[in-house]
Amino acid sequence: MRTDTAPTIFRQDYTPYPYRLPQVRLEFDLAAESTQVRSELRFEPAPGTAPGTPLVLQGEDLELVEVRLDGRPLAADEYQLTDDTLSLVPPGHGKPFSIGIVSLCHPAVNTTLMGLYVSGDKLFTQCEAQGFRRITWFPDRPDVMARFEVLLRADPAVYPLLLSNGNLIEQAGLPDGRHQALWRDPHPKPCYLFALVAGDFDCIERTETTRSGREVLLQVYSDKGCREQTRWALDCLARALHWDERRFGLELDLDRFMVVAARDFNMGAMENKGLNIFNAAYVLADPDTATDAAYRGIEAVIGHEYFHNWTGNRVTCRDWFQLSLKEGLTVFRDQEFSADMLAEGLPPAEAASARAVKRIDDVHTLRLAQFPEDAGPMAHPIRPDSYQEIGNFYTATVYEKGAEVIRMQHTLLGEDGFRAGMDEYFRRYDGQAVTCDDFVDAMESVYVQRHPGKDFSIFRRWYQQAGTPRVRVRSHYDPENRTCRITLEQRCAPAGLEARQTPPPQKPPLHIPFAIGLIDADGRSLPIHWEDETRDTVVLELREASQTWTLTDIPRPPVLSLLRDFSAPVILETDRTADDLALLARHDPDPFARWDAVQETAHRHLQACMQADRDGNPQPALDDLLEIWRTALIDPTLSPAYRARLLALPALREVIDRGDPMDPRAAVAAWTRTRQTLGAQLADAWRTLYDAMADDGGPYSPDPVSSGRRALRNLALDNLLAGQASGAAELALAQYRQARNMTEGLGALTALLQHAPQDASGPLADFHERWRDDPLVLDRWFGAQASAPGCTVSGVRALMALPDFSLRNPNRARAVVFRFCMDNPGNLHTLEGYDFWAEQVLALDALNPEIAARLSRAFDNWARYEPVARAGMQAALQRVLDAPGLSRNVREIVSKALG
Ligand code: 0A1
Ligand code: ZN
Repeated sequence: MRTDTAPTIFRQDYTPYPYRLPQVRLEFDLAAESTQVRSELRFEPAPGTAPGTPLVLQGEDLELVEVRLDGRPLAADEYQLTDDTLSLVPPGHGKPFSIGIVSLCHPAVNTTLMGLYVSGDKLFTQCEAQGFRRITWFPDRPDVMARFEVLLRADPAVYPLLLSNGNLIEQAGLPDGRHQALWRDPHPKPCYLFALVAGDFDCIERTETTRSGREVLLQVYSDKGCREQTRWALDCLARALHWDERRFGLELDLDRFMVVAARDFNMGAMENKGLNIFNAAYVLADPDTATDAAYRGIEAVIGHEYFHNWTGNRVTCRDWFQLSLKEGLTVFRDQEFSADMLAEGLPPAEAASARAVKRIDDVHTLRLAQFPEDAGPMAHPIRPDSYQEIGNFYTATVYEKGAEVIRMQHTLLGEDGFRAGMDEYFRRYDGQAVTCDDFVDAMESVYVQRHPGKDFSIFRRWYQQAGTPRVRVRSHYDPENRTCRITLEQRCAPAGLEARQTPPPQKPPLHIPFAIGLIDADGRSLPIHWEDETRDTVVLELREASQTWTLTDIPRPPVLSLLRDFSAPVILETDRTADDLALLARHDPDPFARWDAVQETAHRHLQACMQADRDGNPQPALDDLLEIWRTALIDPTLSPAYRARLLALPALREVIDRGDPMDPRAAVAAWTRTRQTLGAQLADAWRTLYDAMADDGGPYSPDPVSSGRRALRNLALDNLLAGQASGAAELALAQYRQARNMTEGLGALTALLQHAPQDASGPLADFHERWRDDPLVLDRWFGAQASAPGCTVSGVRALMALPDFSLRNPNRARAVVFRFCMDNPGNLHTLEGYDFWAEQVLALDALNPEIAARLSRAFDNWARYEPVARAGMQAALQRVLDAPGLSRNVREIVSKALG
């Protein structure tokens, strides 16, 4: 809906819905141009509802045909219709009553991909958060839970398959030549979990036996001809099912669980009850078309949606401010699932390293996406206090920081305590729509029982405060008393709109579990005496602005290993020297902290390069990082996957984000030079590694060992090309030609585009020729080019002019426009780049406001940039804000950015 003024909705204004809706029946006459929906809603007044309380239903972009009350058609003056509501005063007798509505919606022209829409020749729905109101008038809020019965009618020639939630009750042909299917979902659900799918699909299926001995049917539906590409997804689904039983005691509560792949989809996937709809990118995979990372992505998203069946569907959110209740928790669960899958079957030390790889990747995502959000105009607590458009709050904060907040509770309660807390959560709230506070209540009940005298109330502040806390660490070693004193000090700067308040609000301290260890100058662990035990790692529970701990019996001066396993989403401030970091980078037994020491060393170097440029000084020496990398490169005790993380420079966007002010061009220069030097100086070692990581010729498998080897080999190739090693381009061309899977092929193509674009044209043409009919693979082709340093604004415009390009398909828009705007800072940060961004936000907004709003976030942090970039971005933001007919989605983002 287009509007110039968007009201702000506040969490504190929540009021329960005055009516209950135990039963819903929907009848669909499905057709792409016009679909008729006939609904029968059985309401009853909630206890305490006064007679005469209006019943308000939401509806958007609908054509109303008829409204009935208890079967009687209502005259136009018996109900009120606005742009987005239908309201009436029900009979005041306190008894159940039924509302019948007939309405039309128009899937073929629905480019928003919310509600009922067309993708290819199929029909799909997307109802979270507020898409159901685009299907029919309804109390579109998550705390109204109903049992749904759904009858679908359609032309069998176009829509041979008709799916909805729950169980298929009957299927039949109709006298008019159409056919129909009746679905009944035994579980009450909010309408955001409703789904229907109609079309012609391939399907693979298998039955699994649940731990209580029930047989359940798992099915994956995809475009005709894609069946073989869905085997991995089905396999992941079965593994997710058994993992949730083992780790959380949670069993599938349905006889049938369906996953359907859609080519046009706004997000990753959607957990509709029993009928998950997925972006095809998170379903389809085979070795020729999907990279190792794509295989892992599918595992994570299949797990995520499956786990929602309990955390989200059985227990859902009272209102959308509680989104992190289901998302943070479910991200935590999918992270743990992926980590367990990586570590499965490995001996303990290797398992720890495998899990650390997953942890590193997750923290990397958090720092890349969430930390900047928490430092910008859209900063919000994981449980926001207000929004204009809920679609804008499916954020890294709600998801990824939300998962960190759950993880901290896991750390504070321990694995057993956390499991007991989860059990208690389901015991109390199964079948209900609840709040984040309810979740913490369940955890707290276990915590206080297991830690008598300890208090959990401060922990709730994580749900109330935005901004990334900074923890300053100071330590002092006393050789005489053999003690080490450690002081932690926390502060959290005003975040988002808080920063504009005068005076800025005071933020009380948070409860931060801060894991540390000690190592001596030879890299040996120094055991810590703690609560009558001796340990290598202890968790300091910081609850005050500043706290000091004294560790006793420390025989030698220690170097501190900090924030092990990233025990809290904070930024560290330390006075660790380059030597301390180098020691940790070589010897820290905590694989996360070891990786982080290398990252910190790299960051310091990159910032020093930029400073030297600014001051007109010669470039600083790279010795520290070079030495760390030289050792790690050839360290056979490190798994290839872990080594690939250790030997990766921080992402360019992170480097830019650390600048004060942010200076993208300076960062690109420093980053590019550093990569060149590291590639060139270590060329021999990279070459040896490249050969050592060669494929063993066996069949492809996405397992962690072989995918780790491929990652490391691609990294070696990238470094050889970055360092302009002789023969590097030939090596890449040969790898491209001989590639036995997409990871190798795309690795070679990307490295060429990044460092030797003059040699990339052959592979580029070949790739296009080979994959022109596979949209997901073609997205890779587009994305690799749009993010290459040689792709200027005219380059990206040329990509958009190709017949394969369409702004309407979110995956394609992401592959080209988003990749350019997010991953090509050297070319985006030009005057033409800023114009391009504004133009694309507006073009997308006319089609799909959810997607447009995501692109509009690219300039959130404009005010932290150096003056020229800052002025350019500000003008572009203003241009967008001034455009007529802006959606509520983009308006919220851009107006908050401009303040
Ligand atoms: N609940 C889904 C996320 C989702 C949200 C909105 C969507 O459409 C606009 C689609 C999916 C998840 O967390 O996977
Ligand atoms: Zn989710």
